[in-house]
Amino acid sequence: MAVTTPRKLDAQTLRQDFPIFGHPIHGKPLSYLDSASSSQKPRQVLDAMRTFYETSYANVHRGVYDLAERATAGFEASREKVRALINAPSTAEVIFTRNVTQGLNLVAYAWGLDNLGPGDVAVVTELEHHANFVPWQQIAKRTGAEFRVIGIDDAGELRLDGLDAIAQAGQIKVVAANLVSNTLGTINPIDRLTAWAHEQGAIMVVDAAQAVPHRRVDVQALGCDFLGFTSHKLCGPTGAGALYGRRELLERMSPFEMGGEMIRKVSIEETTWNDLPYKFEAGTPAFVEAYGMGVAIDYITEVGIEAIEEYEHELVGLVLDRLAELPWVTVYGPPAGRRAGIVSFNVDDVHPHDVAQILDSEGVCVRASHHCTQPLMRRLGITATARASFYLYSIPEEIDRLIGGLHKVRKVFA
Ligand code: C6P
Repeated sequence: MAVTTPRKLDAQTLRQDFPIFGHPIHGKPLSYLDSASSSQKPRQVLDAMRTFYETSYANVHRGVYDLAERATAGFEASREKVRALINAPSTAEVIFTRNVTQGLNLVAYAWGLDNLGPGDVAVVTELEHHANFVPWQQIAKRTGAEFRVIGIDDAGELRLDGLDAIAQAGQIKVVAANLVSNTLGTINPIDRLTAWAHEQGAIMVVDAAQAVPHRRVDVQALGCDFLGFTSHKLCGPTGAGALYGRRELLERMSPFEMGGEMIRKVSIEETTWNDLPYKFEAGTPAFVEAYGMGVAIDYITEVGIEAIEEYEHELVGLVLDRLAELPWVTVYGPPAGRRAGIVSFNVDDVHPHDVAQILDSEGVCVRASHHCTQPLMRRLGITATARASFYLYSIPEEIDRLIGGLHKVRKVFA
């Protein structure tokens, strides 16, 4: 039997692929701890997109000339890379979107408006990013459906013991949840939520924005009905993302946006729709960005998704240990074993914006905000946190610099 050694990630070497780290901030080396917001881009992605523009650029799915066919081939090859990354059964079930927000809105509008009504219930979680919270709240209001929220415990984990009570609210039709919380890093039990949703006769919508770049995500193993993610968090360009949808559902749904490419036949009397996935891709897509996302997928696949997950797990353990030594720092969320590479914290008596500003003066970038999770902030009894988040190019020295910067914060505000 062949013995395979799990690949180890070498962040110091990978870091050299990212030109941004050659540019100091305030005269100090860049310590980028904000990858949950958006990741940095490797030269491989930047170069490939430039080459595409210089050698293969023409609109996709429109021209019959060689250049247009080359552009279309690059775009469609990227769709296959997305399919393989998330193990979708077919490329017909992979819709290119502008970002995960657009993908989640597509489901809320195109599925929700036709399938929700009085007596039905749309369920989200208290950990949701606004992108997977507000669309369902608003579509529920428009259709007369109930809107319910699965709460969390004090460690930032979903309270599955509250599901039975939620089921009393009516006919549950949709459950929408993120796989990894962008604020607390909590890894949510999507398999259990999906099983519960299906028992109720509901569909399961997964926001995998913080999961797909960092851990193995398999839509068939999860059994979910829709799953979205965004390119700019996985080393790819902005302006691209993808939505997986189960074919039977996509076929029954009305289009979300209308215009070029999504039609089969248009007459004054009526319009018929194109095949999947094009029925949901109106207008000229951001095809160079979609192509760049494919190159980014190649990049993270080459590094090794499991290696990324394992490495971030080590980093998060390290930062939690170091923060635990600072009695004036409050850390939010579950222990290292239950979270991804995201750590939200506050420094006693200092606003997180001030924390982030002082860290910035040290060349350390963290986000300070409600992180587009205001219901979660309310549950935690705060308005904002500082947040450090990691990726495949993060190195332990950056954690040292974060801790050093926090000591400076403490000194300045003493
Ligand atoms: N979170 C953060 O700093 P878009 O903007 O569509 O690419 O991603 C929206 C989004 C949806 N769901 C989750 C779980 C997310 O984390 C994000 C983006 C960033 O946490 C910016 S608010």
